[in-house]
Amino acid sequence: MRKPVRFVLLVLFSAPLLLSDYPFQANVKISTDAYGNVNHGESSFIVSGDTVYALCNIAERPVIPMIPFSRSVTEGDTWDLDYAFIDSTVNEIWHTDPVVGVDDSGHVHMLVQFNMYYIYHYLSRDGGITWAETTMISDSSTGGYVDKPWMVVRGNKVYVSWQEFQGSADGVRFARSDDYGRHFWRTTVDNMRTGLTALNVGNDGTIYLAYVYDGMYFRYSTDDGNSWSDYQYIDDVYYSSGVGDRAPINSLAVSPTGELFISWVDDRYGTWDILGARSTDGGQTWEGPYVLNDVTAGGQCKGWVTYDPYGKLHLFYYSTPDWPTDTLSLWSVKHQLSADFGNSFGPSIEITDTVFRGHFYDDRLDFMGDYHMILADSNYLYAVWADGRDGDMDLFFSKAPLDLLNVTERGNLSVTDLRLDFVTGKNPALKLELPAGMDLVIDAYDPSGRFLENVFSGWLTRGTHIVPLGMPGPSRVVFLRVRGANTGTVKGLILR
Ligand SMILES: [Ca+2]
Ligand SMILES: [Ca+2]
Repeated sequence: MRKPVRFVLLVLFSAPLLLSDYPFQANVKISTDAYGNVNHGESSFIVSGDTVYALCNIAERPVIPMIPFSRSVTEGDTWDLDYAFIDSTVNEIWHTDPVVGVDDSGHVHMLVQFNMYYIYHYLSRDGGITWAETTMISDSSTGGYVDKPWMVVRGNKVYVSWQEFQGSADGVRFARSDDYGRHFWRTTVDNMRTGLTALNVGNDGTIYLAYVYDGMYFRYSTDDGNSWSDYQYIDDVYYSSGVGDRAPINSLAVSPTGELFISWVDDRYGTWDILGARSTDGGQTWEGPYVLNDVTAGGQCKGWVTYDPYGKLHLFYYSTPDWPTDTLSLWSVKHQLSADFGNSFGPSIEITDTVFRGHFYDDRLDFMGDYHMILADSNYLYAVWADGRDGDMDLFFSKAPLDLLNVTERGNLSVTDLRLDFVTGKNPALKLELPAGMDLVIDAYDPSGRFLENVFSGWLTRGTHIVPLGMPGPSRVVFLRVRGANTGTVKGLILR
């Protein structure tokens, strides 16, 4: 059993010293444990406007059937829904490996695996309160075992991948629905290999799959999964499980312009590290792998990568200074940012505002989840993870404004360092001379201070840039606010 007194003292002494790093907000506890003091495990979440849906499995899944399902309608600041989803009609206790998505109608999609036999899809039209239209995605006629499904929902389409073994359809499996999950069409992407899959879909509809067999493999499809490219062998994968991590899921991020990045947990250098490989040509060629975590001492695991809408790559992982890890290891959750498509990463900052232990009361349930994730919308980077700071494992949430994250991790170059001129006439433009690469947000205001529009937002390299000011409407005076770091500058401009 744990030593509760010692744990409490640790929190009291360390809390004032250990805070989440700016600009991550104070951690919000998602789990209420209203349905029993269970140990929350691997999680998935999705953001839809101001609403966040988060779900997970539990360490007690061999004996307690449930998928804790939670909702926030305040961008994660407060959580108004937390209940145990159970489908007793499937007749399996083991509810696991859940994934959540949202379609173009705002309806919620949930994937749940039951034992290693079935993968089901559920649809909710009332914000996750009730679930209908249950569809079995996996094919029980193959007689195979299924594991580690992943789901991506885009528009009316639902894409699912999983590994299947020991049946008549052994391999990496893929299913697609074109009608919001009512019907699924299945195929086998690789019938020679199987393994944990990472699935993602680009803005142009290209589907990407990375899976671990005897190493990391990659394929893509440009026709909605009907046919797949030959495999690319990216690299060997070295991994042994230990306290706090097992069966880690690789993750695959695709940028708005099609750059790819794959991360996985690897112990080739003696301890767990997060390794990454990248492709800037749509997966034809790959660079890497290389270690992404800036501190390699101790164990780093449960890595996850995602691109934000502005093309910045974000990395999430668990980290402990201990090696080998044990039940007393103190963990935190970290973030690193890459502004150059994963060629280099900035220093790590803490998402968690305290260190925590996993809660391990039974070797069989030695479990903090095989995956947790991050994702971005146009404003924030969001993170959900499981930690044991309150004794049992619970889901926690934090977020950080993207513009502050980008600035913080690029080193505070001041916007006053840049030179700024206007090009007037038929095609008005802003001429910028940058002494170094920097993130810029350029907004236009009318003379009364009313916001008109965002003119530019993104990363600009060192040198001279012409930013067109293609603002519609009659001749007028506008003010441009240029923000690069902690300071801003405002210039007036008459557009003719
Ligand atoms: Ca390490
Ligand atoms: Ca809990």
